[in-house]
Amino acid sequence: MYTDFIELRRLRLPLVRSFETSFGTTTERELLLVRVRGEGEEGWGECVADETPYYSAETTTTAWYVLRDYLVPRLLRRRLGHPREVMALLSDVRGHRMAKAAVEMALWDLYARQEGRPLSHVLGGTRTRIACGVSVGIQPDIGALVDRVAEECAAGYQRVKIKIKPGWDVEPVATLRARFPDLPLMVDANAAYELAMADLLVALDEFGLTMIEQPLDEEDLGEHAVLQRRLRTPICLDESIVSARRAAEAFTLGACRVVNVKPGRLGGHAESRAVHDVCAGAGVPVWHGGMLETGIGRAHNVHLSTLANFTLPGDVAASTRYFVPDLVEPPFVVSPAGEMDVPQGPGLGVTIVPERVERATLDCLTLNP
Ligand code: OSB
Ligand code: MG
Repeated sequence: MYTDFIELRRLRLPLVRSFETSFGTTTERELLLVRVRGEGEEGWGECVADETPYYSAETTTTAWYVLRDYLVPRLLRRRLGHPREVMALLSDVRGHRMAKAAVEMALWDLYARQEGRPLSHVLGGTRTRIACGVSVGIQPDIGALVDRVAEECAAGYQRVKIKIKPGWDVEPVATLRARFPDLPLMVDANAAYELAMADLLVALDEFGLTMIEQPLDEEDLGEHAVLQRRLRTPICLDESIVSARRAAEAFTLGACRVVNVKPGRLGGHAESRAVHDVCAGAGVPVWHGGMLETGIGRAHNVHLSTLANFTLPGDVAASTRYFVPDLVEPPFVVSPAGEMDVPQGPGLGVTIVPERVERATLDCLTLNP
């Protein structure tokens, strides 16, 4: 495998619907795409960093800088046997996992296309369909929330996650539970609580949630362990799990019982597989998270979700919830049974539509040594 062309693009795309979390509201998604070329094939990756450092420290600006000045120079015109070797070549650069993931995942797509196999097969996945859940943002009022959840249930999603924050937690959950008694329901706090507010989270125990995602700060594994001992509801960690080592540490401490895997947060597919395997070894189920990706990041997520220990429905929802049109054809659709087909063509198995990418592009940089 040889790459003699790497291109960075910064894009801005309006979301179909704005998305509110405990850390802010997104109405337009600014994101980076990485395109790699080698031996007549092309591969694409998407950086999940936001314009702002609220979900994580990385932003589109830091990722652009680190990719341009540090990551791309380590990969351009370098002969690789397999994309699993990419992370080792980047290991002297500390952190910046979202930036690393964007180019690492592009190289997995390139490799799979060169092999003429679907990315899912190259990653070791076996499923041809995946189970879909949906993530519903904070709404202006409870009535709007009930309407949105009813809509998503009607669309077939197998579980609903709602975003919570202090002041928008027990009441929305209690209302949804009364209205949808059998719905697999979970909440995601995006680190908005402190251990001192544990009583609020313990109050959620009576609603039979499938899990509570990332209640406390990213760095507080020990405090998550204290909280988990007080809760019947499993804690799922998202922001805290930045590597397979961190996942293993979380299990040792008893900080969570479920893990949200996002390759964009973990540095790419190789580290995601390592996290998946550590979790499987510890008997911890995983599910695939989402970061409001375009069809390019979404395609990567769908392929990774085919690994065996992804036993819970992910935040991998239909294209039309995010961008119309999506950057890829065909768009990702969810069946009435709440499932999504895994593309079976080479690599990502979707067509990236150049005019749509071009129209949304703010900056484009082609790197050659
Ligand atoms: O915490 O899982 C999260 C979106 C942006 C940033 C963080 C998160 C999310 C979501 C949405 O929950 C998942 C999606 O629909 O892509
Ligand atoms: Mg989350």
